[in-house]
Amino acid sequence: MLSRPALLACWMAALTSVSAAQDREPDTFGTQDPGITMIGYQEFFPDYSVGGYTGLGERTSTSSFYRLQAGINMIPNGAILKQVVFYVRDNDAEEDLEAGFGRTYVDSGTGSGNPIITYLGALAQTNGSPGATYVLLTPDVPIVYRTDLNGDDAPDVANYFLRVHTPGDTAIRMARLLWERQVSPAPPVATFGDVPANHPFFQFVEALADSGITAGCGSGNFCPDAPVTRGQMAVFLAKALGLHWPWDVP
Ligand SMILES: [Ca+2]
Ligand SMILES: [Ca+2]
Repeated sequence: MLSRPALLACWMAALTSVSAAQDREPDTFGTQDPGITMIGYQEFFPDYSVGGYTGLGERTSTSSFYRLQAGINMIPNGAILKQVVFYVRDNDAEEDLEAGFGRTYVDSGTGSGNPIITYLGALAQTNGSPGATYVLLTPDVPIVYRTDLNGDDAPDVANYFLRVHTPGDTAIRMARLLWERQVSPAPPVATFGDVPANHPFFQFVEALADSGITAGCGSGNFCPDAPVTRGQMAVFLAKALGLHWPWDVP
């Protein structure tokens, strides 16, 4: 039997070794690290107003439509949703759980909501009655919250969500999203006269301009070959990373 101090020492040593074994935390910026977002069962709600749900540690719709949805608008604008793992339970030999990822939108012209569900990518489902299991989606779809979805050349407001169909003795327990930031594809029209669409850095200069990190060098140009001063570097870095200091500094 270990004494309390000895136990504590073992525990701290274990924590330290776990910490040392990890490479590092994913960055909150840049395109090099995938982002991981967990969606608990508590986030899934019936998509139909008459529907309810049951379950502790998991959720099953009680409506005859059996559908539950969870919003995933916490994914950064412009990131690509690479993978969704739904941790589920299926104890029903007759019925299977089905899971998907989709989008709704609000028309920017009329302001009306569009309730039509558009699934993005293939659906996945359980098979047989495996008990605790998972289903996997690999959508590889960019998450863009302002984009023209009805083809009228005006960007609409898009909302993204997970959806599960939980008939019989099946339930959703958790979902894990894997996403990656990216530098957006270049727009069709150039912002700066001296960085046209065929410029080798066109995509990246456009990304800086659209993010508000640079307004160019004046006269509608960016001056791509001009040297960067230390002052300009400070603006680029501070804006790009959203650098700040505590708000309560007197
Ligand atoms: Ca089944
Ligand atoms: Ca539109």
